[in-house]
Amino acid sequence: PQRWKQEVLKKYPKKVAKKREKSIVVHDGAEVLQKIQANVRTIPGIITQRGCTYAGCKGVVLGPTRDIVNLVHGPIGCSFYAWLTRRNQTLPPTPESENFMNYCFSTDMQDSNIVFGGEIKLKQAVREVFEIFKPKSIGIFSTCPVGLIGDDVHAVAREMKEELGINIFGFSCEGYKGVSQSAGHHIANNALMKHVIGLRDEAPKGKYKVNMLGEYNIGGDAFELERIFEKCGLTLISSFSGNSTIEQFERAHMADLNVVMCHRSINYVAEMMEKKFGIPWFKVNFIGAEATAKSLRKIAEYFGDQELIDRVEEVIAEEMVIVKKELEVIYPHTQGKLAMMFVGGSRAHHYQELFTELGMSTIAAGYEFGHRDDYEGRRVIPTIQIDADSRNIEELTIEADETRFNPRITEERKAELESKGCGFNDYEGMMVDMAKGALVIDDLSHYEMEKLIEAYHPDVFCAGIKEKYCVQKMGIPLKQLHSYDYGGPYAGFGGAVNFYKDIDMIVNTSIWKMIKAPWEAEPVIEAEFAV
Ligand code: CFM
Ligand code: HCA
Repeated sequence: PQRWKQEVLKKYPKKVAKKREKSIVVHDGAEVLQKIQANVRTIPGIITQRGCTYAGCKGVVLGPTRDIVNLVHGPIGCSFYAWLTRRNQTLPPTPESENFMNYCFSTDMQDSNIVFGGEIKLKQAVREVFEIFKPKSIGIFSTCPVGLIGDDVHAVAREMKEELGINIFGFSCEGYKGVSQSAGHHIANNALMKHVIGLRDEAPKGKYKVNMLGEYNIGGDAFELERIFEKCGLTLISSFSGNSTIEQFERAHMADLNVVMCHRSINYVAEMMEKKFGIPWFKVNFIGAEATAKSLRKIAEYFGDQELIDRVEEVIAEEMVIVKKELEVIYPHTQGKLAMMFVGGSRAHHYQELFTELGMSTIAAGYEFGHRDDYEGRRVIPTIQIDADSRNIEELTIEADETRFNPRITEERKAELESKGCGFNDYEGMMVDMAKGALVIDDLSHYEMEKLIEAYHPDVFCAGIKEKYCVQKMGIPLKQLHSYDYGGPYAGFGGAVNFYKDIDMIVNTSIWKMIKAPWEAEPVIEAEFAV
């Protein structure tokens, strides 16, 4: 791996090499984790996997909620990009229930709006949406030109809220606002906290009330987790934001625990809710059968009720019978194979669990837009240097709610649970789980991706749609870990079984070794010349 790194860096211009060098780490396996450079600008000219801030806000965090109209203020291309390109699913309670997820709402900004301003058009669009759909709520999302010309989406939102009497809020999530999608997550978290969370002091009854944060129902993951939660007797108060409604967000403060799946995208809400309402949070991972069992045990331990602890054990035992049966057949086929994973901000870590269960090793992994804490653990946050790009994103000052702040557990109980491994307000990051010699690479470039494949020939490369066909043309199967290649769910016990089967198929098909373009097999061009 060291040689690989040096060879790749040699190809870059000196200045570029100096920058990329800090984002490529060969894991030395030592207890004190190495420092990795992350959440910094992509070097111009490099082909990145990243997306924009608008994508992180509109597409990722708010996208999965079915009954908020997500109105994009910007040119139509931005809306087209965000229109159903993510595979998050939703299940309205009845066919008549509101579901705006398959619509595409846009102000369709034109050149004249860029020159003369787009606020009037935005107001018209909000009124039109209201007239046609009568939604409970409208979110307005800014794309790049909005910030450049200075349209004030927040003022428009306030005015329209007054005029129409529904909740309307804006997001300054222009694509260039941050270095990646990650800034968009933070902007989305802030607006949810300011305008939505805490509006409704009522919630379904239940003994063990939990919010699930950072689960986006890709490929139906949330449906599988809802099934497991219900079986265990846990009451899901809200989900951010897979299969969610705005009502769930409004009542989220009624829960007694926040469990955080994808901490990258939503840890801000978890932190703010703890300060404002006294709800503790800890990290969970429902990717992998063992990880799911561990996370369920952690939740049961938190509530500390023997009835729940026993029920959770029963559920785990029952579900594991099916998981083990599948794994017994599949493990011998997948054992010893190699995986590489370059995805988003948490899956490149979470999915290593599933590969471990299959006996496969992850020899190279990285995030598109993770921060140092996602690699090295939350404890490094105080040592992260805040640059101008991060400072650009608003940091809300949150105070305890005067009437509703209610610490759900005492400090003593928290300490007791900590000693049992509950680990509040923490996550360990990806690197501790990786083997010595593994390559950890942040914001992988296309060039580096090709060089990884040439050097290591992994059995499967996991990434997204932009990488998929380039990699497959190199004769290596690519599994999309964003959209699951339209398969899934992969979360929970049932999801693990689906994943084992899909990966077995992928790594054991011989088709990839046969790939040869026709002109490679027989380099002849035949044509007839006609006059
Ligand atoms: Fe979290 Fe996500 Fe991810 Fe993410 Fe994403 Fe996604 Fe992802 Mo695509 S919130 S960081 S911004 S788990 S959209 S559901 S799959 S890159 S690894
Ligand atoms: C995004 C969304 C994305 C893209 C996936 C991909 C998703 O970042 O804007 O590149 O295949 O999960 O849909 O991450």
